[in-house]
Amino acid sequence: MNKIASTASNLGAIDAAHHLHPFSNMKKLNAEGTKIINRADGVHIWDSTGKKYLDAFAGLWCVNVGYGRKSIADAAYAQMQELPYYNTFFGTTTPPTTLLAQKVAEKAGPTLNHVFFSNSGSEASDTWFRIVRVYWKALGHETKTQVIARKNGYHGSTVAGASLGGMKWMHEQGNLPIEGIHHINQPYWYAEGGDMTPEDFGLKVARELEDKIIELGEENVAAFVAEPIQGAGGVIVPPSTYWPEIKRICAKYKILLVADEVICGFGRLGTWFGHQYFGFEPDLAPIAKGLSSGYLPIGGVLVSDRVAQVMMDEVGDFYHGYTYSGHPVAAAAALENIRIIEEEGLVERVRDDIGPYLAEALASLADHDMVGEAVSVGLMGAVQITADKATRQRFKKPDDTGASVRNQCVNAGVVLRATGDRMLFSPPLIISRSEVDQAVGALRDGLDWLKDNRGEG
Ligand code: PXG
Repeated sequence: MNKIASTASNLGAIDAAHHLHPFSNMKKLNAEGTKIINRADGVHIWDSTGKKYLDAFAGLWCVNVGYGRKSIADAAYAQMQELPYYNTFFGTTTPPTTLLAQKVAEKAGPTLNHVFFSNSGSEASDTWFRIVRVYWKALGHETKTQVIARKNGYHGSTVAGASLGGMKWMHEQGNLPIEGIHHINQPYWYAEGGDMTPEDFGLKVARELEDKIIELGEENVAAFVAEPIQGAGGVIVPPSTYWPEIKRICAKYKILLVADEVICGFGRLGTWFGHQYFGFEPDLAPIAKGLSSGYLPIGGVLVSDRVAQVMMDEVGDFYHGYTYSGHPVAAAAALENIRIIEEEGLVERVRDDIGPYLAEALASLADHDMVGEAVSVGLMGAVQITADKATRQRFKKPDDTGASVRNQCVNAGVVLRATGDRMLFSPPLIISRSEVDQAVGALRDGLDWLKDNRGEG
């Protein structure tokens, strides 16, 4: 046990007294007690009672190379001794910052050759939101300020991030969205596709983008943003028709396409970036999470040549940045993280081996009475719970249903995420076949439990 943990035996009580948690009902959490996680290795975490869990969610979609990577700790330690901090504001940079920009551009290419660093995905959302407006203004299109996003998308918790996201319950807290942001429907065929085929539905919701552009006026629209696969919204894998149509519409109306790569980036889909999986080239792409595998906070926005050129030639000073933009220690950790992904061939492993294995394992749940669909791309998967397979009917309280199955899994030692009634997988990219079996097996047991205890649902 490390020094910090060993000095406080009553951490639960201290936590209840002083720590306000993100996205939490504090009254309920304090009554139930916080789970203290104090150790991790590989794909496993341990809580303060000594209980071991398989973390099939990679922390929060982020620990792509798994826990316990000494070389990342060493890289951060060495950098901290050499140069713990310097800024990138007034004509300066640090070696790891610049080398990380080069490395990320190499992976994202061919046109995403520039990076603006932030410390998180939310800050990355605020960054590109400002860039797209600055871009159009510099080109003389002063009115091109409106941004179109999607219902049930997630782009972070800052004011711009939460506004761009399409979570109604977030908007209700704080008069969001801010002015200039519009939401169209998501490509969630299972819940919203009715009698349509997934392909027809994919086209229909993509064409809502065209309708919205026409409604707002092409001359007023700056950009469209979407996650290649919606993550927090429930791993919504779009029908095959969706992205090609979005690509066509953005090109036709010359609006900037922003692919939020915060979850899909850095190998999760068996490609370096999600847009590569779907075969399109965004103009901007926020990144975070897998950039450092969560070892230190760092994010950024990948910027295409088209946009960067205008920033260089026309914008002059861009009055935006964070004290810790391109933090050298975080950048050193990120560089080592990417080196590991390359050296161990983790992207290829996801694409050719463990991703297809997870898909097969999830497919084995498809016959279960409680399962509506089981989908995955690479190591990003979802199992949709249904009250009635034939009619795609949902349980009356989807959030409670998902949470109850999740609790079963956690009690059995497997950490998954539930979004409503979708059970989500996003394990470290190093997960083994037997660990996939264990995780999917725990979900199967949870679904059996649900079947036996479904009550009136
Ligand atoms: N974009 C996407 C696509 C994300 O998933 C962010 C931006 C914001 O990143 P930061 O680093 O500011 O959190 C995210 C974050 C969940 C959950 O419950 C998902 C995220 C964050 C917290 C919880 O699934 N994604």
